Parts: sequence; C-alpha cells; structure tokens
Amino acid sequence: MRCIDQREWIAMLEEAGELARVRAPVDWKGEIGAISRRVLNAQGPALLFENILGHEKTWCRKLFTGSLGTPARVALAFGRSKSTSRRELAEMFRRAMRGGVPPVVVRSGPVKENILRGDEIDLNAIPVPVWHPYDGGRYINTMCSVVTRDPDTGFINVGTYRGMIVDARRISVLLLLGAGWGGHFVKYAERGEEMPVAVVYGWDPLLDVCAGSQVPHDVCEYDVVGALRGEPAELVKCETSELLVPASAEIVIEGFISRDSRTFAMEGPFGEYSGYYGEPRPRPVIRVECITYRDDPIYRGSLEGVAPGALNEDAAIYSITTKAAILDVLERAGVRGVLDVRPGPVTVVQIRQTYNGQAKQVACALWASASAEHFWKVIMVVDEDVDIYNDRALHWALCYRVNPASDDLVVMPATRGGVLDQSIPLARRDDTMLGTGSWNRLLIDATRDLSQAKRDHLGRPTWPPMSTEVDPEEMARVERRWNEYGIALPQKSERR
Ligand SMILES: Cc1cc2nc3c(=O)[nH]c(=O)nc-3n(C[C@H](O)[C@H](O)[C@H](O)COP(=O)(O)O)c2cc1C
Ligand SMILES: [Mn+2]
Repeated sequence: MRCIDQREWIAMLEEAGELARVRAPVDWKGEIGAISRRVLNAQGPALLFENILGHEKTWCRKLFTGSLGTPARVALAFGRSKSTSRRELAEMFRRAMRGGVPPVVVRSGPVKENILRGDEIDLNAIPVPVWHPYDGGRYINTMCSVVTRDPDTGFINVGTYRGMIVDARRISVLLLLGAGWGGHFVKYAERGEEMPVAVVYGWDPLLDVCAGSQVPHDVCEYDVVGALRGEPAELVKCETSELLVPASAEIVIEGFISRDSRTFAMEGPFGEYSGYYGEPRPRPVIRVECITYRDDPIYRGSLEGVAPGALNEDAAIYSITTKAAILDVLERAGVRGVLDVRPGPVTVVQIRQTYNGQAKQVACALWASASAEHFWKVIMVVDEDVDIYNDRALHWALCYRVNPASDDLVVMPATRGGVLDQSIPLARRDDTMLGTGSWNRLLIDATRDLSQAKRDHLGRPTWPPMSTEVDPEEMARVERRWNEYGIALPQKSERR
C-alpha cells in the first residue's frame, strides 16, 4: 500500500464509523480541549472540527484530532484490521525500523497549492486550541512532524516536538539536545548558522506515529514510513531550505532556529505527558519564513496530558511502538528469554530465566539505550507465570516475589533522564545546565531466585509447585464429575 494523505485517512475513518464531524461552532480556547478530553477518555471517534469560532474566514478553518486515540484506530493506520494484536503491530514496526524504504523526491505536489511568505504570515490564522486550561498559549506543535537535516551528512530526522505560538511569526519550542534535532542544532550552532526546520501538519498518520516514537537515531523516520507502507514516501523540497516534506501534506511551516539565547522566548506551561504542567522557561524559537498549504487545509493537533483514566493519542501509539523499541533494545543487547513487554508508567518485562542476573541485564540494557531519556524510569521484571496484562498479578508479584531489603530493588542514581518529570526537583531537570534531566531509576526485580529452582534433565529450571495450582489429574476428575456435585457457579463477569 502506498502512503496515504490525511484526506484519505479521514475518508478511511469515516468509512469505518470512526469519525465525527463537529459542525457546531466551537471555541478554540478551552472548548476543543474539553471535548477532546471527554471523547478520548470514552475512547470515542476521531474528531474533525469544521466550524471554529474566529476561523470562519481564515485560510485554515478546520482541525483534525484524536485519530490515533484508540488501539483499533492505530491498527487501521497500520493498514490492518481493527482487532490486530499489539504484538503483531509491534513486530511490524520492528521490521520497519530495520529495513527502511527511502523516500523519493518529486517536483511538486498539493502542499504547494498556496504559499505565504514573510509579512503575509500570521500563525494565529490557524485554528490552534488552548488544549489544557493553564497552557501558556496556543500549542501549535503537538501532533506534528518536525523535519531537520544534519549539516555534515545530509541525514534527515523527523521528530515530534512541542511548540507554542509566541506571536504572528514565532513558535517557541522545547528543543532538547538529546533529541534527533538537538544533535543537528549543535552542529549548526558550531558553524555559526541558524538551523532550518520544517514542521509538517497532516499527512500519513504513520509519519506522526514514527516521528513521536523511539526510532534509532541512525534511522530516518521517512524510511520507516516507507517500509511500513512498502512504497517510498513522496517528498518535495522546501521553499527556503534543502529540507524535504511530504508532497501531499496539509500544511508545512518553514523557519529557522538560532542558538543565540537573545532570540529565545517563553515556552510553557504546557500540560505534559505526565499529566502535570511544566514550568515556563525561555526556549529557542522557530522564526517562520514561509508557510505552504493545500487548498482548504485541515490542521492537525492533539491533546497531550495523560494520567490514570485520562487517555490520549500518545498512549495508544506507544502501546505499539514503545513495545517495539523495548524488544529491539533488549534483542540488540543480547538479553535472552524475553517473552513480552508492557510499556506504561511502569515498564513491565516478562522473561523466562535461565541464568542469574537476567533481570538486571534487562534494566542495564534499557537504561543504557539512547532511547531512554524520557522513558523506562521504573522497570519491573517478572517470570513467565505472571500475567503482565493483569494489574493484580503484578501487585502479587510485587508483594511476594520482592524482598525490599535485598537486591530485588535496585536504584541506579543520576542517570540521564527527562526534564518534564515533576517528581524530580527543578535543579535536577535543568537541561540548560545538565544537557538533560537527572533521574534516579528503579528496577523492581520480581523474578524468582534461581537458587530456589531445580534443574530438569535438559538443565532447565523447574520451580516448586504453587499451592494455587490444582493437580491436573484431580482437576480432570472434578470436571468429569461436576454435574454430580450440584454446585451452580455465577457467570464470569469482566472485573475492573
Ligand atoms: C505529541 C508529542 C510531543 C512531544 N514533545 C516533545 C518535545 O517537546 N521535546 C522532546 O524532546 N520530545 C518530545 N516528544 C517525544 C519525542 O517525539 C520522542 O522522544 C521521539 O522519539 C523523538 O524522536 P527523535 O529520536 O528523532 O528525536 C513528544 C512526543 C509526542 C508524541
Ligand atoms: Mn529520529
């Protein structure tokens, strides 16, 4: 299947009964965020807002959001049926991260239908919501794909990085040096140049999936999209730089970022992935020089904050792609016996143990990875008999397979970590001083102690029986005689 554009994606969702067109007039200030929160929490449809107050006559009138808000729709974006398992999608993503299909450059495309330059530009013409009640402004860069290029090698990176409208032509951004574009930024600064940047809104949903996920730093996200679709992405050259963007994107903003701190502007607060607001700070700014867009463009954005019971698009995306990233990191590090992985605030890894220190190897491999900056702060490793999708089973393992006074709990101090984690004191999240945040990380080793196992004739560990396991012969007898006992059991119901 070739890459699809956002209009084809919207049509696919409508066909599948997964889209609501909101024609009632709605306010970009607060109301759209509140609607989005309600719909995401209820795992409702993708939303296309067609009537936004104050945007009846602006060149951009429409906003599309929430399209990746459920696992079923992420499966549809991958070109699979709604019920495709996470494991299957994660394996698809892993294969794509290895063998990329490079993009092709075409002469022109719909994204060039309209071009604004210089003083014609006013970012406030785009219907950008104030997503969370106390955001510092209109966060224009949420579900977007930010394109930059390594000035030495020409390698292109595409990442999702937040940004807030400062005024008509400026966007302040959270540009962390550990991210893909951060490495490019440092190189441009060393040359005394500004960094060209292009921000893409609304194209193949898999570009957003790849841009926001932990694709290895030496792999271009465009190649991953190409590999997932089996056909190269079609790109066009930007107007003001050598950057390449999708030919059928809805909107592309082109600009430049300076390392000169005198050009910085306030960024934040913003409702972040942890469910907290971050503190406002002076941050680098995209100085917008050009905007290209399709006729009647549909802007794309997303609600960020997640907390227990408060879902968003990232959570649905990461349930696939972070799973893939973790499996990949562990395989590359040569960790044996990894059975399954459940990403989440606590990263759960299920293993079949054959050697001592296997759980520690899991944690060391993940923490050493370049992908770990914002992730994998708390890792829990369990054996094959613990159902990692059952929270009670995990609590049981936490209680009965962990001795808090032993080396089952390991704190790895002062590692590189995310700056948006509000449980860490501000001084330890000062990326301007530290280059990153500083995290103490926790491993909960809830695996059994191998010295308690016996080995079978093939040398495999066998564990003492659990008292909750019924002898299989007894169970067979009970099943055979069940009707004789006259015991009525209630229907099994879904327990929450
Ligand atoms: C909606 C969204 C917003 C994000 N905002 C930022 C951000 O502002 N800064 C950042 O460094 N990472 C942010 N991330 C995380 C990065 O996109 C993620 O770490 C990704 O792997 C970066 O790709 P890269 O390795 O090419 O930099 C965001 C992710 C999502 C999904
Ligand atoms: Mn990257």
